[in-house]
Amino acid sequence: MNILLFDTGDVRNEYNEPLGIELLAACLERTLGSVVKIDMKWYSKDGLDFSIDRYDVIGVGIHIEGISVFEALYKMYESAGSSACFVVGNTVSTFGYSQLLTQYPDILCAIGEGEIMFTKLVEGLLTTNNIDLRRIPNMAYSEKGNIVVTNRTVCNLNEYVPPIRKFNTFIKEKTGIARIEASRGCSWNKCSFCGVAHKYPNSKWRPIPVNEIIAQLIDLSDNGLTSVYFSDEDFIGDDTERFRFLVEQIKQNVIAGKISENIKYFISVKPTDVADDERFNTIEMFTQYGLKELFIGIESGCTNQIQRYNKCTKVDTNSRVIKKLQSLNVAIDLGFIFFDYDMTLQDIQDNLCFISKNELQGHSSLLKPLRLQPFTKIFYDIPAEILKDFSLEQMMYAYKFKDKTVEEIFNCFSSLGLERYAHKVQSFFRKSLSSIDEREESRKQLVKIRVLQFEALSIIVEHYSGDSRDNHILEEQLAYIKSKIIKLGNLYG
Ligand code: B12
Ligand code: SF4
Repeated sequence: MNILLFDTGDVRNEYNEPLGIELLAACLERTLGSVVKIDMKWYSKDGLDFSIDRYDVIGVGIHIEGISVFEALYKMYESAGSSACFVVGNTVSTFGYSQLLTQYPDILCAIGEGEIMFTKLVEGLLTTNNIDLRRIPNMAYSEKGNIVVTNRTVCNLNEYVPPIRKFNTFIKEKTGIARIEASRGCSWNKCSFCGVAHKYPNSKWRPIPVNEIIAQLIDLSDNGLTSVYFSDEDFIGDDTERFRFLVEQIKQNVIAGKISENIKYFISVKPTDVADDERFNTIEMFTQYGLKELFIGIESGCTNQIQRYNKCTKVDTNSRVIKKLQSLNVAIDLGFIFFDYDMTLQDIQDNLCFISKNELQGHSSLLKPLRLQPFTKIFYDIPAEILKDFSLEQMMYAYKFKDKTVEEIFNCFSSLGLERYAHKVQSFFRKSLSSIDEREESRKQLVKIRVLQFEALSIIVEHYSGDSRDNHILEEQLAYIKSKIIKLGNLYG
């Protein structure tokens, strides 16, 4: 049986290893051996310049903003008159299966983890002409106009099958990013805006055995990959000792020369991980053995908003955590959801004040609105009448803000379109992980853009908070800031 596994890649021209399909390939090969012949393709490398008619199963991982690539592939499939079983997975399928199935009723959608679903499906196709789809977990499909969703499940990660890393050479050539998992899910699992509980059907945080992770790191190191991003949402989870053990193992393997000391790692942690002294000490130790960047979802500097988000943190914890992290030699990527539906002018002012007080004006992208995603608590709670269009491309709903002034502030700020210029620099920054000089230079430019964005928002908020509003002065000030940002952004293509 000939199987195509295809990943729609990343529209930002970053080369992020397509780990999802590499894992599916590994599972299929482990379970079914040579009965299946797997061909992996990645849009970022292979484009769509290939013939589709020889495959019996076509599996496509669709990322956010990957819909147009999927549609082009589907057209190829239709024009070839192919009778292959067409299956999709990844973020767009997990969160948008009902919209996908409405438009493409003949495809099958994976929800969440694909290993069990895809392997069982292929096994079924190999053994019978009349497969009972209801018996395959983590799947949605259309039957006589109705959408059927099968039982949800998660893998046993103690039996983790490592990915088949087909794209190592290409990623190395392009100074792209290798991805690796150390766990799945989240030990908190309760943030109201987050889809993790849907992706891994409310399961507990599941660690992958440390020896398995180390074996993969040695392999990545042997292949000369130097930018290694852990894809975990919650790298430390609820196991302080395991975290310590994992970092100790990395340290020992670096000292023994088995893992290159040039590897730079990225991880995501919770604010409570940094607040905890024992975990923080291990993070610090990790910085001596390659940890270069850390994502931390503090999300807000305003008490009401943190409560609405149901975060496992408080405003003063966030400030404390930032101070601790600033003492480390590590780049900090802050998760911050500045605007949400219930926001008031006071909340905006609190957030601006928090950012200034903690000197975060130059940090990450702090001024973004909440992405209203299906299958999140916030989505279920929000009044239906404020919802605008759903975008399958962006995997979120557009919405209005409750407060009119907040709406005006947000519209004025977002109409400037400043984020696009920051993205140009950020994407360069991410790609240049191996060159310290380039990385440092682009980081400085990005900081300048972020500070200017903050200035623009502060000016807008001041304008809308006052009684006498001089639109002409506002426009002039914003035009000046925007011209500075454009200049900086255009240095990077
Ligand atoms: C790496 C990553 C990125 C990278 C690369 C994305 C890319 N296009 O390659 C970068 C940094 C660019 C990124 C950007 C964004 N991301 Co992102 N990202 C991730 C992250 C951390 C890891 C993905 C990963 O490698 N997972 C591990 C692998 C093993 O899992 P997987 O890829 O999901 O694959 C499994 C299944 O999906 C399925 N599967 C996958 N492919 C296929 C194919 C078939 C045929 C089948 C059957 C099954 C299947 O089986 C696989 C094995 O179980 C996830 C969080 C997470 N832990 O998943 C967020 C995540 C996917 N990102 C998310 C978001 C919101 C974004 C951004 C919008 C953020 C922003 N505001 O800018 C952007 C969107 C940009 C874009 N166009 O993708 C959300 C999506 C949530 C949602 N409901 O929309 C996630 C889930 C994080 C979160 N908790 O909210 N992201
Ligand atoms: S946002 Fe982060 S901490 Fe919150 S539930 Fe999602 S993964 Fe967990």
